[in-house]
Amino acid sequence: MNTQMKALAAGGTALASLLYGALAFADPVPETSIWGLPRDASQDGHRIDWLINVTNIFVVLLFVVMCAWMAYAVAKHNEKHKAEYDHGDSKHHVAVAMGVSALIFFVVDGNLWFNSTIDVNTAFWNHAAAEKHPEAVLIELNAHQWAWDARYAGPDGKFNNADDVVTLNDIRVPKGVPIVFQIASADVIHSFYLPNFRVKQDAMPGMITRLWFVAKEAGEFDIGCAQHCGTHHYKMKGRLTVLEVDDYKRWHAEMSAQRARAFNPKDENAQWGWEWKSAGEGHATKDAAHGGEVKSGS
Ligand SMILES: [Cu+2]
Repeated sequence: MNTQMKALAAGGTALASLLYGALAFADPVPETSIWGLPRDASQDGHRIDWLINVTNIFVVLLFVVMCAWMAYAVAKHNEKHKAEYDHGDSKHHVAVAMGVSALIFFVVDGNLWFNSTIDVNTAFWNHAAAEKHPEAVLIELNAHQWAWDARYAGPDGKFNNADDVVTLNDIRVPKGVPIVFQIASADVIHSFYLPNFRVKQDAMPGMITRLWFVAKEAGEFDIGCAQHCGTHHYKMKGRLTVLEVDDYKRWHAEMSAQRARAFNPKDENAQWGWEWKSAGEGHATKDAAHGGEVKSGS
């Protein structure tokens, strides 16, 4: 091996180890694969993955069929084949085109529609069932340019008072129980995105939106903002930590005690929380920027 080749090999090895290092240590929870979606750490994430995988299979299948059809047409219609011209508007052609389109539409889109409706009704939008769970953890989330404020009720179970736990870009939740969010925005539209839990929900000024999931493993995961919300949009990166139930309870008790000591009733900006709006009580609205009252709208 000459000197140049050795230098090239050394450079290649260095680059490979750099890439490997970046991939392996960029996130506290290493992904199982560098391909595909972030690892699914939630109870219902498999529903989303199934829809995506099934769609990919259909698309690949159609691609292969189209390629085979084109290859056949190219081979068949060679110089020995006399060209025929038509506008493709005969009854037969129209019927075939409509039939194939309808088949693809009903099989691919129909499947997505049918299964995603079941997923939404039984899991993702079934906020009432999530909230009813006796161990459910309720969190109010205030999105603003450019951070996430999270609020947990203290031991009294009520929001927006002295014993609340309030955190910045740092959400901690227990494993294995529903984590239910009510989300507000103080300024523009943001979007609360938890890629490892396959959930995403816009934070809308003037209203409260909801999102819930169950974490099935402990670890640290990314929180992202999925709406371009201004010049520092990229800064809305937070950390969601899933703890064992006992660790979570200890953390919550410590934080609540600390917060009660530091509570300043005169600091109005810190009182941005609202009275929890149970699922089924109608559409919740709130002037999040000024900590206004929650009203029931239409
Ligand atoms: Cu944002």
